[in-house]
Amino acid sequence: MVAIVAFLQKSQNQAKVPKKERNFLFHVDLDCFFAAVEIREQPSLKGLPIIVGGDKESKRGVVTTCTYEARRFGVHSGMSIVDALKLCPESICLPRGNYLLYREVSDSVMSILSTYTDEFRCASIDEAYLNLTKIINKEFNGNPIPIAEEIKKEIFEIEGITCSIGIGSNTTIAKMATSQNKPNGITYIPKEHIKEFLKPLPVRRISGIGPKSAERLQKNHGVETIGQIMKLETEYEMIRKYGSLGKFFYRIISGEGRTKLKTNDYYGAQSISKGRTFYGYLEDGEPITAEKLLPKLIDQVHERLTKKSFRFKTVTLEIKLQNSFKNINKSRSFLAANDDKERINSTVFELLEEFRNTHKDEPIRKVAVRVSNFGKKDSNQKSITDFFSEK
Ligand code: TTP
Ligand code: MG
Repeated sequence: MVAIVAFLQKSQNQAKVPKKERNFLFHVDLDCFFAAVEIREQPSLKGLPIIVGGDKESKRGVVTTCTYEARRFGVHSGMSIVDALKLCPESICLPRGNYLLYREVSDSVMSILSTYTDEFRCASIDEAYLNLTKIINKEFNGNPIPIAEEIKKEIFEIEGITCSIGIGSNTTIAKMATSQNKPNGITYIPKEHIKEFLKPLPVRRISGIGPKSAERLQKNHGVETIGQIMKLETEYEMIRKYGSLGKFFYRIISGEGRTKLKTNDYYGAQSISKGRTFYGYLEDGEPITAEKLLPKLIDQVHERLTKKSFRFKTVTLEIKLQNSFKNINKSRSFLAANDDKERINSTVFELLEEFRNTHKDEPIRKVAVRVSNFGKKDSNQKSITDFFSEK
């Protein structure tokens, strides 16, 4: 069940702000990302306090992230394992992060997100901004919730992990909104509710105010919440009291901020991939095989490729072996960038045959299809379809 924060109720009254002024900036952040991937790989860990990044025996290491079950005890990122285990001794520590897998899941999520809009920016391994202003005003009658739900559903269906989404009239408010309702939440702050939203929040929730600045504000001015800063009304008063920070605060409180994102020709992840772990599933009573699964994965990769008008030069077949968990990647590159599904299909099956020749009956745990090395279509080069459709 996805929680949607209360501001939505109030947002029904949208008449006060003329429609053309409404911007919809989304901030999407994956929930306890590294831990969520580990749980997806090992579902028996679900519901437990999991820490990624340390060793319980030697008590060495630092918490890179932990599940919300561990956070309830006060465990957080950056904390030493010694301190974390004092707070939550029953935590399960996963000693080393599987960075290649995290990167693969991140690439796939970015690839999903980038299909929603050209105005997309990948901000870190597990967060991105999207400007969905046009589509929400045009096709969703100014209601951003259905598209936020669709994004969450798609990420969950494809990668099996949850995210939280913040929506605001600029990127700063969108990011602050995301943390309001984590994990698995959607928070929409309409422009006319910015002040009401900010008022009770601690100043450190403002992106750019680190623990040191927050401590200084507390010590020098007794300021803990944004509401205390809002008591001053003009920019002049805020600058006089808080110096250069005053200008920054005034902008945020007045709802000023980034409302547009640079259009991405090629999104940050630079690849589109779709994979599936077998987990011993059956289909029509028969065990799933790579041969049966690959055409579906190729369809999905090609669908995303055409949606974005991308053209690839490299096709990769990724195979994880059941017994050793070893990853085998086989790629083939082409001189010209193209978007031909049959090219992906024939290449993937050639690569699978190569794999079968060298690995005989070795059981497979996972297969994935990836297209990458994107390039623009050569304007002089016609696709076969263009050629035949020419009169
Ligand atoms: P975050 O998005 O900050 O944290 P999170 O996704 O684990 O939890 P949530 O968003 O639900 O609050 O960081 C994303 C990943 O980056 C995180 O899973 C692990 C990694 N990371 C580190 O390796 N070291 C760190 O200090 C932090 C903060 C994150
Ligand atoms: Mg996160």
